[in-house]
Amino acid sequence: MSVTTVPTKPFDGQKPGTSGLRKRTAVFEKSPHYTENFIQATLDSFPGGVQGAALVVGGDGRYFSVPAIQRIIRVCAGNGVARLIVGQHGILSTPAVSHLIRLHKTKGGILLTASHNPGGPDADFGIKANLSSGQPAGENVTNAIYEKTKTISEYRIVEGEDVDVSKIGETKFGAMEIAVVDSVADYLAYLGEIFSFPLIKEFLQQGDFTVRFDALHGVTGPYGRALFVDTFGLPESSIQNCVPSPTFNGGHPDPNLTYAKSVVDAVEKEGLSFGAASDGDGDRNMIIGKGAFVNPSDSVAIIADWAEKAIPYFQKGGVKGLARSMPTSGALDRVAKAHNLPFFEVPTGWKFFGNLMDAGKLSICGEESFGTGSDHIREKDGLWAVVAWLSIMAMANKEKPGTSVQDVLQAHYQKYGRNFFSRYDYEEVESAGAQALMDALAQKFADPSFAGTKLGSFEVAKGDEFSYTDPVDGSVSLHQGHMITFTDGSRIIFRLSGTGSAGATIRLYVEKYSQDPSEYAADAQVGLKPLIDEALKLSELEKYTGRSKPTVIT
Ligand code: G16
Repeated sequence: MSVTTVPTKPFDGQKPGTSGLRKRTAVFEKSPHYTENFIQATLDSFPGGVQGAALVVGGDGRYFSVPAIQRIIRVCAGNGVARLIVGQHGILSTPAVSHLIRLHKTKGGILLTASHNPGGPDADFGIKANLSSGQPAGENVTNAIYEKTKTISEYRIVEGEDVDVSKIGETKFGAMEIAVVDSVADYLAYLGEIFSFPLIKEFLQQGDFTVRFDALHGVTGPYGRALFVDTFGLPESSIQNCVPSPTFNGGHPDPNLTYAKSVVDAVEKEGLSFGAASDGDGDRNMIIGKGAFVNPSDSVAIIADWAEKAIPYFQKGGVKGLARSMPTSGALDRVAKAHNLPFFEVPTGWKFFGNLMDAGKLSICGEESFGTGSDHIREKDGLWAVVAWLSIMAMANKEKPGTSVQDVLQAHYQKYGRNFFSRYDYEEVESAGAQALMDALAQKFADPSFAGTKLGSFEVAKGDEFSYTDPVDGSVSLHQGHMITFTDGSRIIFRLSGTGSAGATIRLYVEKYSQDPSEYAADAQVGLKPLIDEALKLSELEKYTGRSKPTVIT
């Protein structure tokens, strides 16, 4: 099989966002050369090149995944890649790809996912690259990819029959080796090293603490089954929606109170002790208990607080440092302080945590966007978070039988106070209006007299645009969100999402800290209402977007 050079022309807008290139599926599927262009630009941008390298390839199994993999196989062969490790049926969760890259010490990986965005011919598809550490490519690489897509004139392929990725085993495509691997086994074995499966199994087998895991028809279905049914020995009723579907069964595979309502309802109606859900590609998680929603900002704080007590990985290796993304609430900051740990605040995007982990400065981190994880891999990890919570619940129940998720939450607030947090999402608004809103905010903040003014009863300490200098490599990331900090520590933040596939998505984040125990059990929405009202008034959101209500409230 010889290499063919295919002439092509650049496509507009092949700019990777917060986590890869996400577009409508038809753009990848129906525009000739579109997918190949992006893969060629990606391969050209891997530090050190891909000639003779091994790569991991897999994704969340959404519609168009297997045809995309066939195109990737051809372009990889055309670029002299020596070996591909591909998940069976093209299926690998995002955390599993990160793990396989590290396990097999490959040059990196190519992931086929639009994460929590819906899938199908009329929905979304996405491609992203991860590097040899297992982490998503940073801005230096994604910018290089984008630059190449703007000038690309040809890509290289090897022609050949489609490779059967449904059967586990070794095969060849031209000179390139292809290993089709079990999607679940290695990852699950690794989780078994991090946590004590026997301890969790013993706790769950007692039968008092009942659980339900919901994969939302995403990639974690087989992982969830292997964990809850095969490993912990629980009945089928411990899992739901665990058959992956190319369209996520027509749903929106995003584990939040709106889109994962099925598990919220199940926990409440059936009186279950614990519920959890993961997203399309398995890196996000939502944790709930009966009558309790664990806000992701609280979740990472609680995991960090319990880590050395409840999780063998941290009992052995210790906790080196903690980090969160800028809009995530300050609950984690308080745990870092109490445990005397180094602490970092980074922009939104998991890629910003990797350098800190590689430098041995960071062990546990999280984002308000339902992402939680640690330095065991270089992606956020939905099932890791679920098992971390089961470990905490097992330990808490050992100390005091009958402890509920709500009890763990309230105990945390008693110890640290409560950071009330909420996010409003305005999805797919018109881009020009969204940008005008952001520009107007920037202008308001630039006025020196803005500090000291009052928004309702809140006094502005400062208005700012967040930027970040990576403490490891010194790289600078600008324009990471507009933020107002108030004199009482409350915050209002506006950001444009970097993961949408059409129009713009505006995110409004609000946070308020309380040390008044009488407020700890309150509904976050009630406590935050005055601040949210001020944010909407100041930004004139309805005027700029025509929206009177958010699409999703967390
Ligand atoms: C990605 C990133 C996360 C980020 C999230 C939301 O998650 O990996 O770090 O917090 O997007 O980003 P944005 O607010 O820009 O939409 P995922 O799960 O979509 O890969």
